[in-house]
Amino acid sequence: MPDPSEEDRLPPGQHVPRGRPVIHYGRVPQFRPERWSFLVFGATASGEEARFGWPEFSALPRVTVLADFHCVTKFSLMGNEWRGVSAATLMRAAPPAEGVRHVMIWGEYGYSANIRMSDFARDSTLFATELDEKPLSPERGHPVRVVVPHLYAWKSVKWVRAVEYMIDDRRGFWEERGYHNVGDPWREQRYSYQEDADDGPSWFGPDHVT
Ligand SMILES: Nc1nc2c(c(=O)[nH]1)N[C@H]1C(S)=C(S)[C@@H](COP(=O)(O)O)O[C@H]1N2
Ligand SMILES: [Mo]
Repeated sequence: MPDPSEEDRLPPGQHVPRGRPVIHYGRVPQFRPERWSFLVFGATASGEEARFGWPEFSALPRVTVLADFHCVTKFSLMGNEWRGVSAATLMRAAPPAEGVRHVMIWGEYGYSANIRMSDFARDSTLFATELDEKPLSPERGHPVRVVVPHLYAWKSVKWVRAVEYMIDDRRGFWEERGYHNVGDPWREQRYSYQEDADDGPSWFGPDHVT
C-alpha cells in the first residue's frame, strides 16, 4: 500500500514505482581516486579556477538532506536520505563572482545540466556521497552526484566533475534536447515548449527578442 503521506508529497503526474529505478544516458564511469578531480571554473570571484582532488573534496564538511526525487518520466523516489557537501559549503570554498546568476553542472562524458543560482543556493542542494547511510553505488553516481531535489531529477547530475559559474544562462544536455530550462516538478515544467520568455535563454542568439 502506498504511504498516504507520500501521496501528498507527489507532484502532478508523478507516481511511486515498484522498486527503485536507476536511469542515465550512457555508461557508468569507473572511479579512479588518483585521477579524479573536481573543478570550479567560469566566473569565479578570484578569477582563477579551483581544483579539488579526492582528498581535498573528502575533507569538506557534510550535511544530511532528506528529500524526494522526481524523474520527468513520471516516477518519484520518495524519502531518500542523502549525505554530502552542501552547495553553500562549496560556494564558500570556491566563491562565484558578483553577477553570477546561473550554474552549469558537469558530469563525466560531458553530461551537463544548467540551474539558476537561486536553485543552486538552496539549503537542500548538495553534492551527495552517500544515500541511506551507504556510499553511493556506481550506478547512482559514485563517488559524487549532485542532488537538486526540488527540480526534475535530470538536473541531479551523477558522477559530477565540475561546476561552472555563469553570468548568462546556457542550456545543458537535456535542456538543449527539448526539456524545460527550469524543470520545476510542482509546475510540471517538463518540456521546452512550455517555457515563458524569461524561463531560459533565447534559442536564436542573445539579441533575439521573443
Ligand atoms: N551524469 C548523469 N547524471 C544523470 C543522468 C545521466 O544520464 N547522466 N540522468 C539523470 C536522470 S534523467 C535521472 S531521472 C536521475 C536518475 O537517478 P537515479 O539513477 O539515482 O535514479 O539521474 C540524473 N543524473
Ligand atoms: Mo529522469
